[in-house]
Amino acid sequence: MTSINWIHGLFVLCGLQVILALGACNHGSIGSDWADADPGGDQMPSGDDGSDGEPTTSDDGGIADDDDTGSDGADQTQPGDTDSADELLPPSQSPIMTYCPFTDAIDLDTFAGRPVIRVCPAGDTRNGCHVDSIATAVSQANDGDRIEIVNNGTPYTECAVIPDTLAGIEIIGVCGRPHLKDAVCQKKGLFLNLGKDITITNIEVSNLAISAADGGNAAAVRDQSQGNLNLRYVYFHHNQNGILGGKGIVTIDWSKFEANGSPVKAGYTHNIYMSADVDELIIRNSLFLRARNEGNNLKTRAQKMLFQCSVSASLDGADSREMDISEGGEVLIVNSIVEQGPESVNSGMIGFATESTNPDARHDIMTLAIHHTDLINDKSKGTFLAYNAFNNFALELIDVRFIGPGTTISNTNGGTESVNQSGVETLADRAAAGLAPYHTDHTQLPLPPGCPDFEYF
Ligand SMILES: [Ca+2]
Repeated sequence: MTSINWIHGLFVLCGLQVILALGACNHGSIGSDWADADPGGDQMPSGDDGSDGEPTTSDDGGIADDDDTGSDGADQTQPGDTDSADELLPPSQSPIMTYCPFTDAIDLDTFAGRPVIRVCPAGDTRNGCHVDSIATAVSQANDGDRIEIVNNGTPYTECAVIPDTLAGIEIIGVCGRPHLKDAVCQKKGLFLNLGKDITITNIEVSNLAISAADGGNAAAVRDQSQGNLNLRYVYFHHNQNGILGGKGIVTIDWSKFEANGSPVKAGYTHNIYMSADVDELIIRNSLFLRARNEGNNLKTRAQKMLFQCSVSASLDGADSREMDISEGGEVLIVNSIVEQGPESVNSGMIGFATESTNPDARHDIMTLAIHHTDLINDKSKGTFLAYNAFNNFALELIDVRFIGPGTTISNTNGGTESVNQSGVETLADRAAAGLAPYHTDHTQLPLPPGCPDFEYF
């Protein structure tokens, strides 16, 4: 199948910026049917077991928006009223990041026509404060409601279960970004999501941990939902997992996942770990940084993934792979950076179908396209890209730079493949690529190529 439907589908997702940057229609790009929705098998751990097989720590050379209805009238637009991901601005420019209902709201009980339930810290008696508990707000919510969590600088220490009867709600931080920490519901997550079409915006979650006996895999969002999750401007860090699970379409914009990973489940917990029940994982303008305890910076079993204008960098983290695409699938990495730091325990950087041991769970379509992307190895050795070539695997590299020492490409199982490369460079080190030296601060990383609106945050 040589259709370019897949790339056309991505254009819809990526927007004009990527059309310009890619020029992909000029290439005989690998194609597959974007509309194929076979979810594939589910290798996701069930229950509280976050284990995913064996830890990927061996240093073996490489294998080892319809919920946001927006404005309903010409005179109802409020600051921070953003309808779609296409309109999401960088954090420094986004009105979502500065919106505060007490000064900005037209109507304290609705936002763009949606009912608002507002959570304020205990003792805050201002007009417009409805409840002082996140769980209470969720329990009172109806489909489509907007739950605002008011930041006052003091962390919230409670969790919430979003029930399977609830659809289309948004949970959004206002008056700055509220910090939620320390609380885990049902030994699973701070948010245990059983609902459908849920959006979480401008929330920080940290410091979640449960014991090894309970699974050792507490997540900021444990997603056992009916389908579709949107994360916007979230910062999940220093938890055992950032996100665990997922179903349907998972979309992540302008979000940061940092230093997640569990010491009691070393190698089994990750910055994010997406289930094979995810049909499409869409990541834009987001950061995956220094996973801890041999976790992967990003791990997915989703059928499809778009990783656009985003960065996965281990920096000084003792992570495993910087991108573990465990079951393969249809993947486009574009205008992005993948960096391996000197402390990375597994010297592999990108793994594709590296855990695809069960043919019945294997995705039918296996395509990996990497375009306009820098792959930087700051470790003394490594493998940039390792894959098992199942199901007539097709690899396409366009304007990719392999920067640093190590093996660039490894077809680990020797299976049938097609490889299309153009504009690929192999460079000895950062200096040879014209990049600044290694630094542990992620803001010192180079900008992702071809993303004029990108900013580090
Ligand atoms: Ca690595």
